[in-house]
Amino acid sequence: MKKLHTRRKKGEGMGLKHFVVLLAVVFAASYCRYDGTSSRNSGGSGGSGTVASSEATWYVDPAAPAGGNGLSPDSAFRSITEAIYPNNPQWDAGDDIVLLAGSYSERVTLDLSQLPVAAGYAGNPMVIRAEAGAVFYAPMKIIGGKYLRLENLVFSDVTGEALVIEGAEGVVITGCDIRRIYNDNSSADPSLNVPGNGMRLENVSGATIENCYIDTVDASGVVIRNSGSVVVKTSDFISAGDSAVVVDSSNKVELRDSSFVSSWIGLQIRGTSDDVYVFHCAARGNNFAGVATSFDPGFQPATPLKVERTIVTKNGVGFYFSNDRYTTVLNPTVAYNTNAGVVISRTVGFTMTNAIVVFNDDGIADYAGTAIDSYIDYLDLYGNTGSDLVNVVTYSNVIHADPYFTDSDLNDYSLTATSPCIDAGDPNVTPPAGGEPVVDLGAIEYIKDSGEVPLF
Ligand SMILES: [Ca+2]
Ligand SMILES: [Ca+2]
Repeated sequence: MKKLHTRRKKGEGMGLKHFVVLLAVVFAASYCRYDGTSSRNSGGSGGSGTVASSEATWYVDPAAPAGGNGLSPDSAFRSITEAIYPNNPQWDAGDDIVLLAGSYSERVTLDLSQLPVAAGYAGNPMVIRAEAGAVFYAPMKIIGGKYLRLENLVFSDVTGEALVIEGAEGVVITGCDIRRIYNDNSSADPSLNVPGNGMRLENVSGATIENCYIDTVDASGVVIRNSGSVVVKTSDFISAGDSAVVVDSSNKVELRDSSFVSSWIGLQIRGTSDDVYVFHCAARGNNFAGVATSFDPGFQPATPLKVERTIVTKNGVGFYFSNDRYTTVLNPTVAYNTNAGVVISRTVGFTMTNAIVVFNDDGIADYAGTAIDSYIDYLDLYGNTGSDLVNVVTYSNVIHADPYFTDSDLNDYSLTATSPCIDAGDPNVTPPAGGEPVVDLGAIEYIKDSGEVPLF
C-alpha cells in the first residue's frame, strides 16, 4: 500500500492540463526504460527546469556482478554511489534508487550538493528505498540535497553514526530500523572519535522522521542539532547510552506519538532550542530522567517549550527542567519515578496544569529554591513517598487521591471509571471529544460513553 501510494503521489491534485503532461512523461519514461541507454537527458518539450523529462528507478544489489546499467533488478549496480551522478551521468532530478535485499558494507557518503540538478523537487522527491532484507552494516552520510525521501533503511551493528543528514532541505525518513550502534573509538586522537548515534540531523531545514525504530545505541538514538522545522512522530527510541532523542539548538521541532525508553535520558532538549512541542509521547524507564531540559542560561525563547499529554513514568527523575523560560506542561501523567516526579531548577514562569503526579519519591521539587514565578494548577498529588511539594509555594486546585490507573504494571495509565481525576481538570479547558463536560487530570482522557479509552 505504501509503495503504491508513493508512486501515485505525482498525479495527486493535478489538473487536466498537467495530467496530459503526466501521460507524456509516463510514456517517455517507459520509452527510455526499454531503450536502456535512454534519451532522457536529450531535452525536449518536457525538459523544463521544474519538471524532469522522466523519472527513472535505479537498482542496487551488493551481490550483483560488475557492469550493470542499474535499470533493472537483473542488471543492478553494485553500490549506491554507482547509481548517482557523477558515476551515473544518466541520474536526474527526482530519480529513485531501490536497494535490493543483501548486506551493504560500503561506507556511503552522498554529497547531493554536488549534483548538477536538485536531488528532487516538490511532488517528486529523490527516494532511496530499501527492500526487505537490505541491511547496512556501515555508516551512511548524506550532505545537502532537497526533497529527499529515505524509506525502510535498516542499519545493524554499525560502528560510528549510522545515518547522518547534513545541510539538506525537505527530508523524509520513514520506516527506518536502526539497532546496535557502537561508539567508534578507533582514532588515536580522541577528539576524532565518533559517537555511536543512530541518526543525526545537522543544519537540516524541514525534516520528518516517522515510523522509525531505534534500539541499543552507545550514544543517542537521534540527535537533531542546529536544525529547523523537524517533526518526529510514531517512532520508538530505546536503550540509548546517552539520550533516546536529543533536540539541540534547533527550532520548530515537534515530537508526537513517540516513546523514549530505557536510556540515560529519554528526551533531552537543550541549548537554544526554540518552539519545541511534545505531544502524546511517553518517556519510560530512563535512568537519569524521562524528559530533561538544559537550555542555555538566559536564553529567551520566542516560543517556549510546550509539553502536552505526555506520560513520564518509572524513570529516575520524571521531568527535569533546567533554565527553562515559560515552559508549559499540560495534562502530564508523572508516576512511579524513583526520584522526584518533576524538578524545576532556575526556571522562569514554569506552568503545569491538569497534572497527575503520583507514586514518585518527591512530587514537584524546586530543591535549590531557584525557580521564579512557577504556577501549578489543577493536579493530583498522591502516594509520593517523600514530599508532595518541595519549595513550591504557588499552586491551587490540588487533590490527594489514588488516580486508579488501569494497569501501571503494564504501563497502561488510562483511568478507570471511579478515578477521582475524571472531570477534575481546569473547567476553562475544552476536553477532548467524549471527555465532556470537564477535562480530566493526566494524559489520557476517560471517555465515558464507550467505556473505552483511546491510547492517549
Ligand atoms: Ca522520485
Ligand atoms: Ca473529562
